[in-house]
Amino acid sequence: MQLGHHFEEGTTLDRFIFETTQAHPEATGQFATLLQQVSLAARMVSSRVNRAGLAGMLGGTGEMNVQGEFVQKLDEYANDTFKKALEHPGVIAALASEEDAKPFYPPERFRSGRYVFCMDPLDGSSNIDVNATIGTIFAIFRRKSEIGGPASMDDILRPGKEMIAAGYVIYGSGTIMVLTTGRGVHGFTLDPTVGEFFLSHPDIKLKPTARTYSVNEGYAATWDPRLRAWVESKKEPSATWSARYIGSLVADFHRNLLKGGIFLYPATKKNPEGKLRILYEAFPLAFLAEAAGGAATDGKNRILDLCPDDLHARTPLFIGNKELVDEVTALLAE
Ligand code: P6P
Repeated sequence: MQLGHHFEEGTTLDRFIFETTQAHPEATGQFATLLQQVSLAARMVSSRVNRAGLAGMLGGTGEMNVQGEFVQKLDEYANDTFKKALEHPGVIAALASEEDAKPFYPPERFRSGRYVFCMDPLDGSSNIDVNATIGTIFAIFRRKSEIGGPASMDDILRPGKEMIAAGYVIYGSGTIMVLTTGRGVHGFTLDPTVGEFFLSHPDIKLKPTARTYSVNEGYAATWDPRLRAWVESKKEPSATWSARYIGSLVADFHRNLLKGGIFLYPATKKNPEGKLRILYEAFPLAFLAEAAGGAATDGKNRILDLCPDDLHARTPLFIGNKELVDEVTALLAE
């Protein structure tokens, strides 16, 4: 399949990175290096996830993170691996992680970095020990502060529409990196025998609509009654809808991206602000959804128009095929 950049399936991620970044005359190579380091960290995490049970990597560390969640050994490994891969080559000005209370800012000698990296290093970790699919999610912004100078929270807490790239790595039956730099959404499958990602899903596009919904109905009693009625209407015999929920955001999103569907994580009594984090879950997936022709809202506002007031701020999330997201948003905005 020919892409706008003349990429055939089987193109390596490295070639895709090189050629799409070379298209920008002002490219300093930092962005290419950043994406290559993401690829390296993803391959290391993939290897460890696939051997978790053998490498003593199952179970918890006994620690609790800023989210009040028990840290799984693989959470810690993924966080450390992505941070080590990104802190040294002088390409980032700031790094925010779901696992850390505060951002990482490189030491003075590394302040030439032009990019801000926000990540959930391993999402879905409650599924690790049961061998369910998990994933890394990331958003990339260009820094606002002066290159060479110190970065600050102003570089990180900003509207999602300022993102310049976003992606996720899904560690499932295979390892796939799905990436957008604003021009289309492309999926790369890791060939572990070669240690390289190859283009396998060029130019992923969401159809306008679909007939699959993805939500944890265990909380239905605490949803907005209008949402409860909408979901119930999909169960009518004439409705011919299906329900799919893995309970791992990256897996649910990836299935909907490839096969169509709407993912819903509304406000619940347990999470009145919603459960999913704006900066490193909702933002990157919303960027990907829109780049694939879909949509993402918090039930009222476009996700990419939000601006978090805290690193770990949460939001309700309705994301997937545009007609379905628009329908649910209209329902809740009434
Ligand atoms: P619930 C996993 O813990 C996670 O953060 C997301 O990956 C997933 O979509 C969500 O929580 C599942 O939450 O409340 O349905 O178990």
